[in-house]
Amino acid sequence: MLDPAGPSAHAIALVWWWMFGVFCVVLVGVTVAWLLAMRSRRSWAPGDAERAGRRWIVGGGIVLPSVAVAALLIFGSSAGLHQLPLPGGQAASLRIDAIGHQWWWEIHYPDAGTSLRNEMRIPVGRPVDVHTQSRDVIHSFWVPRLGGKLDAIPGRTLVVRLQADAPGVYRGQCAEFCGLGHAHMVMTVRAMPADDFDAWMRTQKGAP
Ligand SMILES: [Cu+2]
Repeated sequence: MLDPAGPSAHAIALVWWWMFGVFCVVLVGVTVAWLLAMRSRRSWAPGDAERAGRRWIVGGGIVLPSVAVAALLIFGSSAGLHQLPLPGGQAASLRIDAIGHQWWWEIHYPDAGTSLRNEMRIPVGRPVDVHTQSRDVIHSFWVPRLGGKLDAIPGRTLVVRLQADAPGVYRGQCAEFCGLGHAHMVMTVRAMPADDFDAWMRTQKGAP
């Protein structure tokens, strides 16, 4: 996840690093405040302690979380826009169905009418809309280096957009506990040069 290989994954990694940075600042701030409090020899007038306590509750319990959550929402939303085709937005040229089964992934190409098992082939440099479904329990489709994580829920179809910047093999993993075989519910994503991918799609059309 921290070694992103496409624009969707880059956006997520960026949010992660920002969160990590802010958390570090918060950790240092809280630790310093705690050390100062431990060393303080100040004597409090009656009523002062209550007032100071209220200030901390308002500042640290209401203002700080509101600012932090708002900032996260702004950053997170822009990253989220990379992960999905927006209503009214352009659909990616390629649709792939990722159907979860206990415990394997059925990767179906509606255009070619063909399916792969635990293997997904995608063209490099083109956005791909992955439509997740499930035939039994809730699974979760996740290729950490290429994009966001999305549940595969029985009776529903959800869409996540992936893109690979360079040819290569990327690991995908079911990310929702789905029974005894969950840990082994692994998938390989093969990002191929676009020409090779198109040639492969042509061989699949009409293949049994
Ligand atoms: Cu699963």
